[in-house]
Amino acid sequence: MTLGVAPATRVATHCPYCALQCGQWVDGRGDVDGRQFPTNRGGLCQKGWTSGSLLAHPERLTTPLMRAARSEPLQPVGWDGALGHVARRLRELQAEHGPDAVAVFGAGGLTNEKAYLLGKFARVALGTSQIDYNGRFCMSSAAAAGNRAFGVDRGLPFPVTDLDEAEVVLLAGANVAETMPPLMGHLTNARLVVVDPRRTPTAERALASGGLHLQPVPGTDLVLALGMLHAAVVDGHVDGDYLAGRTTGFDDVWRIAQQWWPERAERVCGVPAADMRTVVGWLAGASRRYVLTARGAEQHAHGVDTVTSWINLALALGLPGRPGSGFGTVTGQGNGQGGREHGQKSDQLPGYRSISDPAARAHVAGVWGVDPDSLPGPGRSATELLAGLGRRDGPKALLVFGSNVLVSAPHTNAVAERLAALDLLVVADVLPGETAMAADVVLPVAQWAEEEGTMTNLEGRVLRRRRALRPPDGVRTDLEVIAGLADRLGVAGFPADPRAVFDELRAASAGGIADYSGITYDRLDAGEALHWPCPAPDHPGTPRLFTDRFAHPDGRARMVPVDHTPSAELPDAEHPLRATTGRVLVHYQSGAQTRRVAELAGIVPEAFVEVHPDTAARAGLADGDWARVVSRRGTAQARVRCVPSLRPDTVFLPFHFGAEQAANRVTNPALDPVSRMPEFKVCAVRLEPA
Ligand SMILES: Nc1nc2c(c(=O)[nH]1)N[C@H]1C(S)=C(S)[C@@H](COP(=O)(O)OP(=O)(O)OC[C@H]3O[C@@H](n4cnc5c(=O)[nH]c(N)nc54)[C@H](O)[C@@H]3O)O[C@H]1N2
Ligand SMILES: Nc1nc2c(c(=O)[nH]1)N[C@H]1C(S)=C(S)[C@@H](COP(=O)(O)OP(=O)(O)OC[C@H]3O[C@@H](n4cnc5c(=O)[nH]c(N)nc54)[C@H](O)[C@@H]3O)O[C@H]1N2
Ligand code: SF4
Ligand SMILES: [Mo]
Repeated sequence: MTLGVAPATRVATHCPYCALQCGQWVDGRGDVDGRQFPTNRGGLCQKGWTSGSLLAHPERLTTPLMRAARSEPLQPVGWDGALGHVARRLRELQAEHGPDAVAVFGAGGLTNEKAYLLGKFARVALGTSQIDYNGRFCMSSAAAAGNRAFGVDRGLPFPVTDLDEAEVVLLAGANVAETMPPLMGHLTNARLVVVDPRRTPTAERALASGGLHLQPVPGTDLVLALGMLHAAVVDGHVDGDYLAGRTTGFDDVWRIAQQWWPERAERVCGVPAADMRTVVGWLAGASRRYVLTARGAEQHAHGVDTVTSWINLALALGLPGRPGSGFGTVTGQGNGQGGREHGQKSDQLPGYRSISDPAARAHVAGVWGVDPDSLPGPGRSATELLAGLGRRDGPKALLVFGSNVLVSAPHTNAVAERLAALDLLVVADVLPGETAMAADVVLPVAQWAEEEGTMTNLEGRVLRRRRALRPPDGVRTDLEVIAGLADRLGVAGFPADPRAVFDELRAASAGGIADYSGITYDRLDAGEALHWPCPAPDHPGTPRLFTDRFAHPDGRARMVPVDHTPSAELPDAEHPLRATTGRVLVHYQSGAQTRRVAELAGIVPEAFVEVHPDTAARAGLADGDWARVVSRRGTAQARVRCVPSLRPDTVFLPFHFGAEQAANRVTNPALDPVSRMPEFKVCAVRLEPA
């Protein structure tokens, strides 16, 4: 189906999936090979190796689809008909209900150019405040905690290769052996400590490295980190010079940590006090050491405070900004970092600027050639945006680019109701995922190897995505779709050429926190390694942040006092277990892509629930049985996997499956008060035989 630009020529690009953005070769036939790049050193995981099979996949969307009514099937239509219909309906709904009648939902998998143009499209072409994206589900708690502590949010403020020399690395809620396998190649010299309720492959590696696996009750990392901070103080491991020279706020933090001696913390989190002391001793005794968090620590109704608690421990030990040591967050989606910098977040404008800041509005409005007062204010966060759809004061139309919310958003039964209540659902996708198939209009778009653009990886390094082959006939790029809609809405200033969009993004980001103004396609194509901020064409970029100062006006990191708060939903007699959710190696996110790759689907074909054998037996279940996992919101079907190393009070579900196997039928949409991230990692459930 796909036609090579030049079939024999291979093009240097990056994997379509996660934030490690492993280097790939892709040729004009769509064949994929590993490519030497610092993050992956030539290796790819199974998802990366098999990504090429989606290019000419038989289920590939290759023509726009539309339905006359919700009860009618989707039918092929031409692009003019589809875009014309969408533009007309958007204007009608806005004329009747106001500009916020149209909502936009973006994604951290979109290129920088797409994220930027989508944000501009919402604010300028639609004039709506209702735009947010799936990064709310992903990174927002770590981002908010990083901003609060360090004054800037860049997941890893140092290159991945710095980890090669690490002696001790603590991974809190990060199963990188499955979620970013090549990253493990940077941790081979380190003693690893893995904090995870489950004995994951990463936890196994920790034990093999002479380290430890700490197995907290889901949702109690904050207390664990407080107990460790207490131990650090009492055992004399705190770096007093660093605290005095580079931080503020220790006394307030200590007032709380003082009350969480390790034995008391153990009673809440279940991690032995002796292990807390041992790990703190390791971190303090090494000269090159890191604390890294990922979604296990973050996807909680108190995720910002939980990450803050890990940051406080790292600061007390003097890690952030010290050469060879540090604190970081392992960003998830391919462009998870760039996706949160260019204005598809409800409260932001390009350059990581606040949409509520008059100076930021004036700058960006200047680049866009509009009156600053015409720009809408902040909108609703992803979960709240979805919850408002089709309501009297909520959006009547939704445009989705790059997210499969019917599988990946919390409490999907409610999301399905809200989508059904819309007057118009438009989804741009490459494959017929669950959300696309529920739409009124489906727009088929190009895949990674068929387009040009940039991505920003987990280190804040900007990378070039390059085109190896032409998209199938009938398929357009996301940029062409956005530009085509703007054109039909009668609004000028929406280029579809990626380089032109990037140059505009550079200008819009200039002077902002995430300043890309010095980064150009030419510099990237010449092989330069550019990490933002990069404020001038002759600026070398910033691989390491915080070496001299943190980004607050006083140059100091802020220690913020945080205390234990229980998860939003706790087990009770009816729902006696804590369910947590996450990922497996062979599937990506909502599974819209990887469930369609035969090699991957063959390995994990269906949803499963990890259960301690005693817990399974109590529920009348045995290994291999189908179970119903029941919460207050819904039920997910999953096959029982008995796992003796799991906590008996906890079960685990991957969220990669749809319909009745969707883990998000049970999850709790409770939100963190600061980041508005939902509590994907804890809810109360019971198990029943199916
Ligand atoms: N194979 C694969 N790789 C991926 C992805 C994918 O879908 N599949 N997605 C990418 C994306 S977008 C992301 S965000 C990253 C996510 O990467 P990770 O954060 O590594 O992945 P998760 O499986 O969501 O969560 C990690 C671990 O947190 C644990 N956990 C659950 N509750 C708690 C808790 O309260 N405390 C602690 N300490 N741990 C807890 C879970 O048991 C799980 O093993 O992966 C990226 N890479
Ligand atoms: N229970 C539970 N739920 C979770 C999580 C969890 O740990 N537990 N994790 C959350 C996290 S961290 C994340 S990041 C989200 C991710 O979940 P989603 O936001 O659903 O992400 P994907 O499954 O990657 O969806 C991407 C969709 O976009 C399509 N697509 C791929 N590339 C492009 C493109 O270039 N353009 C367009 N228009 N479409 C494209 C794909 O085919 C797919 O349908 O899930 C969240 N949901
Ligand atoms: S680790 Fe991530 S970027 Fe690398 S091949 Fe796997 S999915 Fe792709
Ligand atoms: Mo994510």
